[in-house]
Amino acid sequence: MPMKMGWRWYGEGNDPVTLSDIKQIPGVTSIVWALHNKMPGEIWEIDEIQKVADQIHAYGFDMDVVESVNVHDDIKIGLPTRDQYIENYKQCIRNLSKFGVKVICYNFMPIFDWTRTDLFHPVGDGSTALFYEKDKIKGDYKAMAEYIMSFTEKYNMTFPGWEPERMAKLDELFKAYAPVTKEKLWENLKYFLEALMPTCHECDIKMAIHMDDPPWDIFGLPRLLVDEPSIDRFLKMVDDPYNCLTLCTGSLNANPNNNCAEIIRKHCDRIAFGHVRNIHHFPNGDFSEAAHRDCCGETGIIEVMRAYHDCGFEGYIRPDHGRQLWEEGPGNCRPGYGKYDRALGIQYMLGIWDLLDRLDEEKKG
Ligand code: DNO
Ligand code: MN
Repeated sequence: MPMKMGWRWYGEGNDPVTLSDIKQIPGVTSIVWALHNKMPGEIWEIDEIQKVADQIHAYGFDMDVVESVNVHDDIKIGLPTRDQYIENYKQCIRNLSKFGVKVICYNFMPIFDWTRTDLFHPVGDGSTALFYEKDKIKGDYKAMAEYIMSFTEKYNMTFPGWEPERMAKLDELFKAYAPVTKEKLWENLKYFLEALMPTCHECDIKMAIHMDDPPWDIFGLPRLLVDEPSIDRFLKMVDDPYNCLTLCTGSLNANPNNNCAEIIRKHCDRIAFGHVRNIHHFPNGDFSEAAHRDCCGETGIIEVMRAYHDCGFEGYIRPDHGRQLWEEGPGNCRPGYGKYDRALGIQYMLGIWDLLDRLDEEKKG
């Protein structure tokens, strides 16, 4: 079975890109989806899943990958109430298995999901991209959160992981996480995964943790999945074929010392889902997301694709974020999830892939 190409879709009425748009991009077979109205900890009910399944299947796509079933803070903090939330998570896994879901992408980042300081930063050619300005993340977390949440208010759009209900009680959340050291967070992650593994086996669903983005502590909050040694530790900690990775090159390579292709070669059998994104680094530690073409950034997209190909990767890949192009901007485009640049990125990745297939065939004679 060859690698399968996916596209993250935020759902009808919640995403300016439609399924019929996606259908016209050569090579896409899988819709990466979620119930975006759900709070972390809630059960995803069968009838709610069925509704999205009908929409996705009507276009002939599969719905094998969910991104994300978000993890409740009580599980990350390790409160006694976590057991009930873990039970709910297991019920979500069982319900999703009825629809053939194979992979659940999630993250274990305290309080904040992906973090950027500018969502529409000029790249220099007229397009814009998500941008991280290091110095802005040193100060008060409130200014950063307010900036991200201003999009929610202005454009009536919510971002996964940035639920207004959670962001409204940021001080409380920071207090609750205060005793959670990095080691404690590792323990809580282990507890969570060990509890889920039997259900994952039963349902044939892989849990695929997303890398921390950016891959370093922010605002004093610990972050775990940041480099090769921490990925090694994670996979050994719960050494189970259903305990997998969402290997996000854009997240990992925000630290230029992380060699994504090497990590892919080392752990290919435990990567269930690949996010492919290119990063351009600035000497002062700032970074910008970049077009997928190898020379537009420093992540090494050709080597990343070659690593997956050499390993015979049969999981799912999606173009992670794209830039905002042409008429795309605030108000008509979800930052990072426009229509055009991700479609261009897919064609670039598949171009590399098809050529590697051809070269292999020729070698076989
Ligand atoms: C941002 C994404 C992340 C990712 C979650 C996975 O666009 O890469 O929000 O979906 O961290 O749980
Ligand atoms: Mn990603």
